[in-house]
Amino acid sequence: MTHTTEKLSSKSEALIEKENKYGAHNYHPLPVVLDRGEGVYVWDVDGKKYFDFLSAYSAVNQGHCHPKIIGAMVKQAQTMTLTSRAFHNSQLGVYEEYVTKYFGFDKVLPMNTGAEAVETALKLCRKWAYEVKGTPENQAQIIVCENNFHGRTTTIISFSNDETARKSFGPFTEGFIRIPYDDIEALENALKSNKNIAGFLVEPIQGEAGVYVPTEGYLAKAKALCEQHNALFIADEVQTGIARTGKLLAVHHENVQPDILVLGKAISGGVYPVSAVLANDAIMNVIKPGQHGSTFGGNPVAAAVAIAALEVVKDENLSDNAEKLGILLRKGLNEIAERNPLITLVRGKGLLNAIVINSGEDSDLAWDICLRFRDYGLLAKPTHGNKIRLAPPLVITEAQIQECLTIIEKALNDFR
Ligand code: IF1
Repeated sequence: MTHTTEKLSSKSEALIEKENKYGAHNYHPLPVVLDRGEGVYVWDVDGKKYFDFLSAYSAVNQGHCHPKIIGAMVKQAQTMTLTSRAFHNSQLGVYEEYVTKYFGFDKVLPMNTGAEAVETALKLCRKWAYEVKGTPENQAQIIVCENNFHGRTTTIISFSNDETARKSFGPFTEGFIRIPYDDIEALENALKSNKNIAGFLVEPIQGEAGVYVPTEGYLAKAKALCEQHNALFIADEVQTGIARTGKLLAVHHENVQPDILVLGKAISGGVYPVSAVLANDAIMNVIKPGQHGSTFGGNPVAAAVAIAALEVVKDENLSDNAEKLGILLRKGLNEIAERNPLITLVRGKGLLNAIVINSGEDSDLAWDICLRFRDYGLLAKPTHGNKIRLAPPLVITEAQIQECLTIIEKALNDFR
């Protein structure tokens, strides 16, 4: 058995070389150069076809280049792209009504990226604490979880415990208390310990931590505790939202309605940078003109694209498909794990899943396995060394899942 992988074409190599030479080295991509996408498939510059098992970190839930979403974008791009919020535009109000009714909130604040929406939620939470809860100015604290991932801005990395993401980027923003994830007692103690707690920011499933699913009941209990202590429950569903975990939102698995909901990625089907912060009037009304904004947030293209992307989620029953095919995928992976001890754990919800590989976090094994997946026509990326995220677009079919399980097992068997 050999562990060598396919050599890259000279075309791919030349394009990778350009990125290396002219682009900042802030990523370590898998060596494959993608050129085209359709549904669950992507093609590289040499025309080789792959199953996409990353979905741009759960942004492309509706599948690559969904015709309905692309159609909406092209139509709007030919009509009006940007007005800024200095003027009204004909698409924004229509989108705001659609998205608030879709998720059951009074109001939305539109932004562009996930990190911007998280920043917006933090600002909103603090302002609410000072102006509604009565917290003394500059004393508000927001509880966050260990191993969180909420984005890359200076404030967000301030409360991260990922040294790679933080080192040499200080000084950091104050006002955050970090507690263990999936530990309801720690949350209760933190809420009790300080009367200035404004809110609790949480990922319903921790994505970057390797698809860590909390104990059933954790989110509902956390929401109840927040209510009891007059603190806002802020759900970061940038990665878990929009049908990815088998429900429209991951908090819906526990019938929780957050006080502040943060969405990004798949709210546009990965077609355009669109993010959103949703809340009811009692919270959102603390923000007044001039206090927050964005040149691109709420632009007409974003509005038209997001409506189309959210319609696709309903039209094509993507939540149900994610739920059903997620069960099938984990069943298949667990069967592979029984035959091949390289997989030590399968976890996830809906189509947000990961396998844990039997190696240390600093081993290259998961990376080498992903290279082999690539050779056999499936793209996935390791996280934290020994975990591989498996998250295809939600439009995948049962037959395609079976085909992918065959690829995954074949690749893993090369490493026994
Ligand atoms: C990168 C991870 C995924 C997110 C949650 C906010 C954001 C993200 C829960 C920020 C973004 C991305 C960013 C991407 C890698 C990726 C990621 F591995 F880092 F953790 F998806 F799993 N909240 N997650 O997951 O959204 O500003 O990027 O639009 O390279 O940083 P953004």
